[in-house]
Amino acid sequence: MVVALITGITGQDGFYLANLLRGEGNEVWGLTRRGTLPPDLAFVRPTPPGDMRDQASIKRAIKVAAPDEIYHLAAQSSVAASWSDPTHTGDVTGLGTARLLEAVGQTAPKARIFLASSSEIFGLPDTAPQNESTPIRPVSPYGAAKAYSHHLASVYRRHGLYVAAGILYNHESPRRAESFVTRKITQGAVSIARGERSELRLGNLEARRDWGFAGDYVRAMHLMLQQPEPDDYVIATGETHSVRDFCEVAFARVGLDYQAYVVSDPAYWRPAEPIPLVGDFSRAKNTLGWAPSVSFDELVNLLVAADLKDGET
Ligand code: G4F
Repeated sequence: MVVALITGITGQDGFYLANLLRGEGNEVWGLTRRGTLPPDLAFVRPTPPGDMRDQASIKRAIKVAAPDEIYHLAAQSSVAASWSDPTHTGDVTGLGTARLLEAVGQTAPKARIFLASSSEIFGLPDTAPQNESTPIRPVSPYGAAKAYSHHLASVYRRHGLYVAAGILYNHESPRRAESFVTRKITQGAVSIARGERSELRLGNLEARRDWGFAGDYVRAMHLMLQQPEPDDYVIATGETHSVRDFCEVAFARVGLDYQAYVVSDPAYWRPAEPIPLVGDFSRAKNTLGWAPSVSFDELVNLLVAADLKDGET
C-alpha cells in the first residue's frame, strides 16, 4: 500500500487530495500544527504536531509516517495577506519548503515529493499563455516566496530527490475561504438575493484570472508523482476571465444583475496586479494525460449552488 503524507491538509486542496488518495487505496497521513484533524478527515492519520517554521517537528512527522509520497501544500496562501506580513509569508511559504526538503533528504530520501508552486511566480509576464519556460519574475511577497520554493524543487532534484512541482493557477471550490474573490462573490450574491445585504465591495473588476476546479487540480498532483521522472507542470484551464465576468455569472444564477450591487472599492486593489495570468497546460496533457473537467460557468454555478444550500441548513 502506498503511504502518502499531506502538509496543509486542512486547506481546500488537502481535503480534495486526501479523498482522492483514499479512493486510490493509499494510507493517508496529515501534518498539522496541532496534530489533530477535523471530523471530515477522520480517515486520515495525524502525525505528531508539525510546523513549517520548525524543522525538527517536520522531521519527526516524516519519521512517524514513513511516506512513499509527500504532498507539500502548506503555505500562507493569500497574495493580499502577503503584503501585510511578508516575513511570515517568506518563513512559512519559502523557508518552509527548504525545511521540508532537508527533512526528507535526511529521513526519507526515497519518498516522492509534490510541491505546490503557483502562477504568481510569473508576476507580470510578457507572454500569454504562460508555460514551464516562462521567466520567473514575481511581483508580490507571496510570489517571491513561491518562486524561492519553486527554485528549490529543481535544486533538490539535482541532488537526487524526486521533486515534482505543479505551477497551479487559481483553483476554487466550495471549500475556498471567503478571503478569495470567488467565494466572496458567490457568498455576496447569495446574501444579496436573500435580502441580507445590499452591496458587494470588490477591488479591480477587470483583473483576469485562469480559474479551475480544485478537484481537477489535485488529480494532476497525484498523476505527477506516478511518472518515472519528476518535472514541473503548469496546471491551468487555458482560459481567462475577469472578476467582472465572474460577478455576471454568479449574480445571474440568483436572478440578479451584478451591476446594481457590485462596487469597485480602491481599498481592495492590490499594489501590483499581474496582467493576464493564463496557463498552457500542454505538458500536463501530453505527459500526464490530464485536462480540466469543469468549465468556468460550471465552476461558478457549483460555488453558488453550495452557498445557496449552506443557508438552507
Ligand atoms: O481570489 P484572489 O485573492 O486570488 P489570487 O490572489 O489570484 O491568489 C490565488 O491564486 C494563486 C494562483 O494563481 C495562488 F497562488 C494563491 O495562493 C491563491 O490561491 O484574487 C483573484 C483576483 C486578483 O486579481 C484580485 O486583485 O481577484 C482580484 N480581486 C478583485 N477584488 C479581489 C477582490 N481579490 C480578493 N481576494 N478580494 C476582492 O475583493
